[in-house]
Amino acid sequence: MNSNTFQDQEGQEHSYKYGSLSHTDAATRQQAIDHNIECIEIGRALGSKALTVWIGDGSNFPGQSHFTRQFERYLDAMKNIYTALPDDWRIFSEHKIFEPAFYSTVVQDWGTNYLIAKELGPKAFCLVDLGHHAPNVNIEMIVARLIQFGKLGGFHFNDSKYGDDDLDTGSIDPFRLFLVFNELVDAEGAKDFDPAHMLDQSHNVTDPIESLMRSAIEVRRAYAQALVVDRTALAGFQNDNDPMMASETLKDAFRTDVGPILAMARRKAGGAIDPVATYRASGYRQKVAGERPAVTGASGGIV
Ligand SMILES: [Mn+2]
Repeated sequence: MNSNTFQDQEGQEHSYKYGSLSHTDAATRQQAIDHNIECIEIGRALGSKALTVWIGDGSNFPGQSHFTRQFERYLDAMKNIYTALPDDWRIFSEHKIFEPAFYSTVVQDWGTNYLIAKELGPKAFCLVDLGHHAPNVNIEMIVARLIQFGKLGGFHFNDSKYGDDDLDTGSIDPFRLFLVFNELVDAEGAKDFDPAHMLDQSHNVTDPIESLMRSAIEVRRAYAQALVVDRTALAGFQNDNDPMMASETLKDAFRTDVGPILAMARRKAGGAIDPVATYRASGYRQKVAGERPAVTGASGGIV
């Protein structure tokens, strides 16, 4: 379940213009807490086992907000939500460097995110959205750190050129996706390691169903490539301080064409060898377009 306190809803009493869970006004914070608790209730009915919280809270100008007091208010509010969490649920906090706040964001990076998960307790974990970092940040290393300290909750997969572009997984930098999965495969069996794999994308120029197919395929491709890594050889090259052969070991796996194996696996599971071509040939899009009214207007898609 994803809560939404970053957009005002119709009929809502207090506006989130100046924040939600970290708002200076107690009644606005309470409204955001109540919304998250309602999301838990809806999630229970749907069979969900986790709540993801991303807030747009932050500031646009130096001096606008007191960093510490703002974060204290956020933590207090999150503790209220955490208390309402069922025993078999987890709560994921999602960090994001900027947007919609462009000077400071309350949950801005994995360090703050780790502090939140640590403060809240054993059911709290960090969610990594690949688009929520500065360009060139080493995301796979963040993943490794969170795994090492038992706080990796999962992912919002997408891809980006600049920021939170929310493009299809693996469409810009498939090597980075592979390196993230390299850390996940390396950590299989680690304590508290049960990451949730989710897609968080904005499909503006493609058929969203096709983009979801492609993204799911790319996630599986990165996983399969990561399984190909010769980890014994890699560990040896690392211990022998042989950066050339260590990096070539990873590149060898990344260059391996696992496409035919993935297609075979899909076919064995009753799926299509070429999902997008099969989907197009089925005429599904045309059929449902005739049944469902078109949505007018577009949203910013900020998450
Ligand atoms: Mn996200």
